[in-house]
Amino acid sequence: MASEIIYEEVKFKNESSSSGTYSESAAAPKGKPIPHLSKSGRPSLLFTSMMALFLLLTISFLVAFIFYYQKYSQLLEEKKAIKHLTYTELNCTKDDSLIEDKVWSCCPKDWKPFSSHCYFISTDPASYNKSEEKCSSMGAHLMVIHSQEEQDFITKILDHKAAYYIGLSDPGRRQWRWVDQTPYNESATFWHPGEPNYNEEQCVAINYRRNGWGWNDVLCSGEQKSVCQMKKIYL
Ligand code: MMA
Ligand code: CA
Repeated sequence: MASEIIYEEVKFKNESSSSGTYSESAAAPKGKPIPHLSKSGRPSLLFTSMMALFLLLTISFLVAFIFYYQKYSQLLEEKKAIKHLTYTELNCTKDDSLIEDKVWSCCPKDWKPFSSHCYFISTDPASYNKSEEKCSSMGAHLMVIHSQEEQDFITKILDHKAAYYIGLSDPGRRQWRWVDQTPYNESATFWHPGEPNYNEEQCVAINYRRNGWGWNDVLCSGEQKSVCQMKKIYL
C-alpha cells in the first residue's frame, strides 16, 4: 500500500508542473519526471512489483502450458497404444462356476489361456530388452513364474531344443527381479543344477536339459525366443 502512495505523489507533483524534487533525477528531462521512477531515480516499488507479478504470471503460464502439453501428448500416445491393442479376434470361455452371473474370460487369438492369464510364445529370437518391448507393445510382459503349475503348463507347449526368455533379470549384484515387480521367492525357483553361474549373465531363459526343464542365466544381448503373459480379458 505504501507503493501506491508513492506513485500518486509523483503524479500530483507532475501535474502541478512544479519542478519539485523530480527534475533533479539524472536521466529525466526537466519538468517531465518518468512516472515509474521514484525520487531516487530507481524504479518505484509499484513498478518493480508489477514487473515481478508479470514475470511470475508469465512463468506460471509457461509451467502450466508445458504441464498440460505433456499431459495431452501422453493422452495421445495412450490412445494410439489402445488402438494398437485392439485385438481382431478373441477366444472366450465361460468358466465353470455355480454363480449365476458368470463372465466370459478371453485371450486374443494365438494366445494360450491358463488360470487367470494368457500366454504368447514368441518364436522369433530377440535380445531380452527387445523381447520385453514386444510383449509390452501387446499389453503384456515377459512371463513370470511363481509355481510348479505355471512352469509345467508353459513347458508342455515349448520346443525342447529352444530357450525362451522369461521376465526375470538381475539389475546388478545378483538381485533377481521379476518384470511385474512381484517378489522373487527363492523357494519357488526352477534353476537348472549349477545355475545361475555367471555374474555377467543377467537375464533368464527357460530351456530343456537332460534333467528336465529349468532356468539358466544368460547374456541379455543373446537372441532367444520368449514367452509373453497378460491378464485374461473379462467381458
Ligand atoms: C553356456 C551358457 C551358460 C550356461 C552354461 C552351462 C557355456 O555357457 O548357456 O549360461 O550356464 O552353458 O554349461
Ligand atoms: Ca548360466
